[in-house]
Amino acid sequence: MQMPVFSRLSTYAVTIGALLTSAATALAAPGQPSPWALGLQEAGSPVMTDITWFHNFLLVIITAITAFVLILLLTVMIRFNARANPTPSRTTHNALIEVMWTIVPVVILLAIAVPSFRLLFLEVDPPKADLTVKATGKQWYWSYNYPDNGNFEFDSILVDEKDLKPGQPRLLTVDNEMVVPVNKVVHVLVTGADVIHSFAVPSFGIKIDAVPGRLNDTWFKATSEGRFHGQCSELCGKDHAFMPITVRVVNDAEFAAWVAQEKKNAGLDRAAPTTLAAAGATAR
Ligand SMILES: [Cu+2]
Repeated sequence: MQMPVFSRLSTYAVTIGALLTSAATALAAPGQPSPWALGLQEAGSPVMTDITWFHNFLLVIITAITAFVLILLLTVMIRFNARANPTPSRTTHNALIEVMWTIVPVVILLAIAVPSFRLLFLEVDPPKADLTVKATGKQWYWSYNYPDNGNFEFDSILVDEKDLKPGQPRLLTVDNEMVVPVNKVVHVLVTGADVIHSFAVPSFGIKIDAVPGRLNDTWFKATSEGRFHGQCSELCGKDHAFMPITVRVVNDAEFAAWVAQEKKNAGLDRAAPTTLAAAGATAR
């Protein structure tokens, strides 16, 4: 009698598990937020992989500290209250405990500081760039410029909800995406044309202010092809919520074809394209 009940229960469990897993997979498209998700977006660059690791590492430390303090508090409340412990000890110093409560926090802080600084340097010190893209925040859209690919520039504007195609995320889809090749170091120069905006793509672990009159920079290396979405992250006016960022990561051949097409659109192919390409190749 027991076995069928058990096997039926385990079948239910497996089915529910499978449903949840498939739902989670369906929702968790990389490069964008998913409904009811907790935690960080799936990492799409080495920096984000490290950020995720550091976040989980800190979570373990803070949980351990909180649990330890909670146990101490409960011990004091239960074992050393006036009723349980009517004649309190008169001890004022204990060398061992004093040394420990100095050394242990120092060790914990060092354990946090080392990976923290390593991550900070990884973020702010870009490796040698394979490609440079300049992103300019404007009220209320982004413009992208490709200085080492013929210097063409285009605007990237939100696609209205009613014009979305199936599968395109609401408020995160743009008409002209920023296109980059996969597994290449992309150096992003960021500035603002009018007010302060902020260029942020969570799955790449980047967020940097776009300040008028100032050129900030950041970098990412996309480790897989696909679309990665972000948003302006500095309150910049009435349409702040409607100037998303979409980065489309493609393979080298697709990127070359896209660049050729963009140059053509900008009329750059007629202006001595070979010279420009050759100059770009030598500069690299
Ligand atoms: Cu903005």
